[in-house]
Amino acid sequence: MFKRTIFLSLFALAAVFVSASAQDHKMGKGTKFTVRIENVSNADGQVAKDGTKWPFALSPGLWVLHKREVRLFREGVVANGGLEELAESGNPGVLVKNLEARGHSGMGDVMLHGVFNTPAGMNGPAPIGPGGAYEFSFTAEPGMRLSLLTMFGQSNDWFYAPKRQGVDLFNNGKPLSGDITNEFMLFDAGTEKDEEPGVGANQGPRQKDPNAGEAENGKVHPAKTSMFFTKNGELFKVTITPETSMAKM
Ligand SMILES: [Ca+2]
Ligand SMILES: [Ca+2]
Repeated sequence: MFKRTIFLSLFALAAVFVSASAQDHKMGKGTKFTVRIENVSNADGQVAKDGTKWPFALSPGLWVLHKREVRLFREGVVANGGLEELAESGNPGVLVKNLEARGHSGMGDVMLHGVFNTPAGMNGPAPIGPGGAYEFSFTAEPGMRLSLLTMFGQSNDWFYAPKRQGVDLFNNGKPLSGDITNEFMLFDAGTEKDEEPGVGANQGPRQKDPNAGEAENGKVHPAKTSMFFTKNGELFKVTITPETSMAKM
């Protein structure tokens, strides 16, 4: 068994600063979607080089609906706007604040967005370990895309996000439905030097403070050198269900 209490406390601190409420949004006749992010990784854990077993986990995160590019981050560019806090400590709060500030400064409307931080069946914010899931719902219209960011819990600065700038929620007016796991990719935020996942002293569950670790001074890039880069479906599953198909179930 994993030391679950210690593990669960890791992101809870950061997540407390973020309210779980999504904004109310009057959108006329949109389609209601439910997104489920499920940790399907082996309950026995992943095995480090020294034999240590550690659980794959995903942190609380942020979701955004957008029509244009949302620019929560850009590949090949230095992380800013709260990406570092999300990628290093699983705290989406700074990203949310910055997103909302854009609307207030007249740089465009505040996009429909929210935070997922409370695992299904739990009462408070926590990361999801093996068997855990986050769920959230929203109403969207054709032309809209979904972005979501969540930290690879036992890394220094890795996170999952859509490969491209958002996942199209409609295809020729037809709502997206089913498994969208492979729309996501593992990125390295380029803000902290990597240690071996699951055992590094400066990673989520073990680090002394949310910013502990050696600076990388790099740019956001796909985490291609990670052995987890090609393991999406073995580790987690993302499904999206539009209301029309939910009615048939
Ligand atoms: Ca890194
Ligand atoms: Ca760190």
